[in-house]
Amino acid sequence: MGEFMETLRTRVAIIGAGPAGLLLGHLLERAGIDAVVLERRSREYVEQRVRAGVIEYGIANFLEESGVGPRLRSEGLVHHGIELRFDRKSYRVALSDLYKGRSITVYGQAEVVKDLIEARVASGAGLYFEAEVRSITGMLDEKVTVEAQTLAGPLTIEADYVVGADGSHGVSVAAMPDSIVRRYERVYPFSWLGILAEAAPSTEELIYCRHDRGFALYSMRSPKVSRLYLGVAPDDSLENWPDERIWEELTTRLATDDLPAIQQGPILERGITAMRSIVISPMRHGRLLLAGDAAHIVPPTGAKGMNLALADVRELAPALVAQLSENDSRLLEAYSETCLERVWRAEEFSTYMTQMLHPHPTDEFENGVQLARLRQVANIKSTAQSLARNYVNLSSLRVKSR
Ligand code: RFL
Ligand code: PHB
Repeated sequence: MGEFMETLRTRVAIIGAGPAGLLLGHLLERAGIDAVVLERRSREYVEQRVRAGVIEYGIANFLEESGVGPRLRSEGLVHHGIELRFDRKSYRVALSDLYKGRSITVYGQAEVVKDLIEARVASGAGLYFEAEVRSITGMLDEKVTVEAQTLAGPLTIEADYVVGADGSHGVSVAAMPDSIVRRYERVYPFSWLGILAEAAPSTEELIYCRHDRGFALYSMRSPKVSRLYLGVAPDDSLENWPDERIWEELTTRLATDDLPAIQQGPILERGITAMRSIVISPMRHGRLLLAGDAAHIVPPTGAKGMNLALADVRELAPALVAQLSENDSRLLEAYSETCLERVWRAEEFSTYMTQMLHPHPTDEFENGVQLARLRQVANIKSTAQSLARNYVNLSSLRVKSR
């Protein structure tokens, strides 16, 4: 150990201040369990990162029960349906009518993160920004050790448990031995180009669109800001997409025979994201537990990533509390299996949505099947109901036939 190295002891070391790590820290704090959250980026960076937008019914309720609901309830946009567009026509999937009157809330991930950071800062609980975890050791020993590099120098943390909530390609999965961890992966032959635009949403509900030229999605963040996506080639780059081309392509793909064209506005932010599915199994190795994107990635077409991350934490927080305050290990032992059943269901739904909405560039048979699927959603109530149930509340459905 270097002489300037600081050592900190805590019950739970949490790697990553995304939705998963922050919500876990918050729930442990409420249960009186000491934890430290380590985040390699700055507070500004994580609060500005534009990502997910759709919060499921049960997850919104859970955030509210956890005490971080006020702004979500006052500023979040409650939606009772989504629109599907294909063949230049628009079809409404009446989510609430089809599924128990329940709705989704459109509230940006950056806002969820801001609310959770504010709660943690107010409580004075451990939260370090610009602290990058470099190694995790002792997962099978009495204590686990986490080494991080901070602005002030190296930091060592000794904990009873470490939670890897460090997103995809994190250090925590890498610390699990190859002999125990399986990685299931699928790569899709397209990426999403996403923009944030200063334009009042041209639509009241999200629009998922299949066009022969590719996928398009119209979403929003507020009454003044729209969030739109285009399906692009997997190796495409932003240089190929000047503003005019982005708007032209969005306008063409989203056009219908009878509705007005979409509104345009200055582009505030843009990025390209590759689409993948990943499942890491199991989500635990001794004292190391994985949560959120560290354990599973879904393609964004089903709007499940953040919801799944928060659903993991809904299992993990009480499991850690039972273990640490009552020495009851049952929930922690069931953690990985309980989560993975839901994760695979989300992979299935996300793959279904992805395959239905992204036209294949050459396989016309596949394109015929896609259109048949879309027509079933538009015309057959039980198919629309199944989509609505999964879209609105997948992460809170009982998955086990216990
Ligand atoms: P995050 O948010 O990636 O947070 C992980 C954090 O860990 C930090 N980190 C480290 N910190 C310290 N030491 C290290 N060695 C570290 N390595 C990493 C990172 O800096 C980061 O801050 O993971 P988390 O908490 O699991 O949350 C998952 C969600 O972020 C993700 O699933 C969603 O954004 C996915 N997603 C969507 N999910 C939805 O539920 N609904 C949506 O509508 C939706 N749309 C989307 C999306 C993701 C997208 N992109 C850009 C990937 C749309 C897009 C375009
Ligand atoms: C978003 O608003 O960013 C969003 C909405 C729905 C998705 C993916 C992203 O399926």
